[in-house]
Amino acid sequence: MTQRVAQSTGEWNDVPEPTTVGEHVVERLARWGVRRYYGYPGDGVGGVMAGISRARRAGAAQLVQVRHEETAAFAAVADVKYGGSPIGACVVTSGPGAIHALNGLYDAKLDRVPVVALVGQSATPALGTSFYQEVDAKALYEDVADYVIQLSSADQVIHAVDQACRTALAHRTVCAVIVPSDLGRADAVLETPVAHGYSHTSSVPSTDPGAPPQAALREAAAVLNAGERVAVLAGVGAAGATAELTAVADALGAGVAKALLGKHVLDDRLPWVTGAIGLLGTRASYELMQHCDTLLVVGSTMPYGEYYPPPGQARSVQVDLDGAKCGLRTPTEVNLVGDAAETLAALLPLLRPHGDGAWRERIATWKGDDDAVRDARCSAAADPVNPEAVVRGLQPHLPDDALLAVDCGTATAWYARDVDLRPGQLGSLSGLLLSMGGALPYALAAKTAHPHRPVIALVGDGAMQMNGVNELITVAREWRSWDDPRLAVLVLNNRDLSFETWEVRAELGEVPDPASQSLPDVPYAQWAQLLGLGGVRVERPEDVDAAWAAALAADRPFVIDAVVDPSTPIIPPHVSTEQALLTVKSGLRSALHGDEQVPGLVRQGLRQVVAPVLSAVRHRARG
Ligand SMILES: Cc1ncc(C[n+]2csc(CCOP(=O)(O)OP(=O)(O)O)c2C)c(N)n1
Ligand SMILES: [Mg+2]
Repeated sequence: MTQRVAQSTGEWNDVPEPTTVGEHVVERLARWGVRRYYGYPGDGVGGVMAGISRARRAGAAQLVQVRHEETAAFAAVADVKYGGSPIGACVVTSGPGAIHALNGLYDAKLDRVPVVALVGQSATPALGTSFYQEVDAKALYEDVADYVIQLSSADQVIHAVDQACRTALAHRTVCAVIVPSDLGRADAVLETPVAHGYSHTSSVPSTDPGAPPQAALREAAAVLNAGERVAVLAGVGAAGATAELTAVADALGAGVAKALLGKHVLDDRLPWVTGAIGLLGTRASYELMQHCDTLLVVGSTMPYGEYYPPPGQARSVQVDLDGAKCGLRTPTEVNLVGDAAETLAALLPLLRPHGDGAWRERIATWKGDDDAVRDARCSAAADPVNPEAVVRGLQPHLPDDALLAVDCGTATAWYARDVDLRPGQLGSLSGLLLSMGGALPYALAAKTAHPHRPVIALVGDGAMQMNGVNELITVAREWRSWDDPRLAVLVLNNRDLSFETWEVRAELGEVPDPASQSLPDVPYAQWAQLLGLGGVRVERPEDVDAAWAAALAADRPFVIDAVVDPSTPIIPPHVSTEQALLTVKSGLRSALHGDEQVPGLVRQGLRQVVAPVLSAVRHRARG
């Protein structure tokens, strides 16, 4: 019961006075605001797990036992991304547990999220004896973690935990504290002497850098004021700066494109917000970058170089908390290191009001064209159901405070293009690592951090088979403790690794091999029902709307098993007539050489490719 109160209110009791090293680690982490752990036990991490359990029983911590250590790490990352914990925490055992967690930890490293991993280890006397489950965890974690320490004495706990948390927050990255099993259960040392070799450390986080100096702001303003057609690229670093970003974009008469992780930063429905950018983005975002003369990048390192303005076309300014990321993707003239909200607020009074609105009118036209193309794509017939229409079908049902978790696959593309986020909603995913299998762990973290909010997961069948079916077991175990039980999981059941299959066809020009690309059909909704959850299989387009309505009115988590067409291609937004025809040709060639999706490819491929090309032609005609 205490646990429930703690979850709902975010109020925690004090951690009891530690008696062991494991308890001490937990007590020190609590000082940094770490209260929630995702993990899996093992004897290598027993002392730390016992410390978490003791704190949990006292209402001072929460533990979510997941099905796999990769989930523990993914969920720790996602908890922070959804605005839950200040530092994500996972707890995993020695050897295999430590190895399993790595993928999720790389997600944190690449997306710049503070996470601390508590990792078990063989007992100190066994180290170096090829003991069971003994791996050199320090060496293993050296690449993923900025700071990694394997404890060898009880009096290291305070400075080790402090340094891990301080580094994770300051560098927004992964840190690891490895605790040998005997040490985890050893007596705690709560005070260290004032003596040579001992440091007395602080558990107080540092302040953010705030706004850059006036001189730098004036330089940036000079670049932005000289432009006539300003584009903004906003990433997740602009989260929390919505008001300031809006004010700056309005002053500059700018259009804003959003990197995928920053999708919630601005309302997708605004006429000057062009939506997602990049390979999975909108045509309007592409046009915005192709035609701007000035670029302001705020909190983004969007990696697709071809979606920035061509070299020499635009003068650029970048705002980022991390100077090492400024000028990383496009040649910037002024780099402002600072907090996005504070920097934009300080910049605003230096900006001259721009233009007569003509640039924004052009942007609105591109956006209108995109919407028309999207409607055409979503209403295209498919066998049996059009996947894009299923994702778009969520829109009228999307609750105001929804949190979305998106997997890597075609779901990513449909989320980028077809889901309009409003203020108050937040979507996230494995951004730079682009790992499959993230959506269910992310959804679990979203529900754990915000048990009163509805969560929606968009997942491919491959990703569902990778982690999703397992983590539904965790969902089944946890959901009764959530204030709002709704967790809607959409499985795009196309019996194919479709995203990858398209890459094989279109980029490599090869015939996809069913041995590597096709997937078994699994009754996901029935599996959910077996676990005591809700579920429905959708095999007809006319049932999509009712399925979303049921999922979001359900009194428990709900799986929509949508049987969708595997041959719906994802056409990049900058597709030229030539490239579009090439995609169709490679699809046809692949079909002629025995591609099993022949009829679907011809029908879907032509339809999906022709619509955007027609729109581009219409555009050019308009000049
Ligand atoms: C862990 C991992 N393995 C492999 C890949 C490569 N990959 C990217 S998307 C994809 C296909 C995803 O298939 P599915 O989940 O069924 O979604 P679909 O594209 O079919 O909708 C693959 C194999 C990856 N990104 N991550
Ligand atoms: Mg699939």
